[in-house]
Amino acid sequence: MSKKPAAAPTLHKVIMVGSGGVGKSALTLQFMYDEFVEDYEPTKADSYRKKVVLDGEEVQIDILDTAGQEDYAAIRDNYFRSGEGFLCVFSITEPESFDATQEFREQILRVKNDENIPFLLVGNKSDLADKRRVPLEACRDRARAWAVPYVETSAKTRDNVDKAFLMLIREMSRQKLGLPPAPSPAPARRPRCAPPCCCLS
Ligand SMILES: Nc1nc2c(ncn2[C@@H]2O[C@H](COP(=O)(O)OP(=O)(O)OP(=O)(O)O)[C@@H](O)[C@H]2O)c(=O)[nH]1
Ligand SMILES: [Mg+2]
Repeated sequence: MSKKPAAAPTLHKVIMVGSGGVGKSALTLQFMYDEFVEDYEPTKADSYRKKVVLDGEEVQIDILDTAGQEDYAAIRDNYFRSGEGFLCVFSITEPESFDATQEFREQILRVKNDENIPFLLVGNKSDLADKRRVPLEACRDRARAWAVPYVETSAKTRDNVDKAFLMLIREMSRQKLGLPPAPSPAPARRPRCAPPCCCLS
């Protein structure tokens, strides 16, 4: 008897959005390769693929790292259309980037036409606490108003980087299974497997 072929892992399409220079690429590269890039090189659009084990199931993540620079604003609609979940990033040191999250959110809701699209608000550069210019309460208030989770990350120290991606992917999985949104997941860290697969749970 021939063996049944293994089912292909579920594919989740994540889009990184946010103003230029907030750390979208730095977060992506930390998550993908465990490295921090000090130099700032504005992105046009880069895509990445990684397998992770989430709650015992292997899933595949496609990450599209988009351009924050305004020169590329016109092509965002097309990128957003293909997204199933969004990491909306700002820098806690730059109020303008926090203000811009409002526009990104509106654009995503307009393009996706779905209020419940998996979405995470991410305050990056948490290592620069002494340069903080966006109060934590304002960040939490915005996330509460949108009914989305809020996470502070540092692409430099890797703080909460896995957690941010994990929370979003878990939300995407739940939505694909037709489950209601998770209350407030705060998963414990487990040891990571060897690349290209990593365990998130
Ligand atoms: N201290 C600190 N610096 C960071 C952090 N994340 C990113 N940076 C720095 O901020 C600069 C911009 O980071 P990028 O990741 O390139 O920003 P981006 O959001 O991808 O920018 P665009 O591609 O133009 O949209 C770089 O010099 C990074 O090294 C962080 O968490 N902490
Ligand atoms: Mg970039």
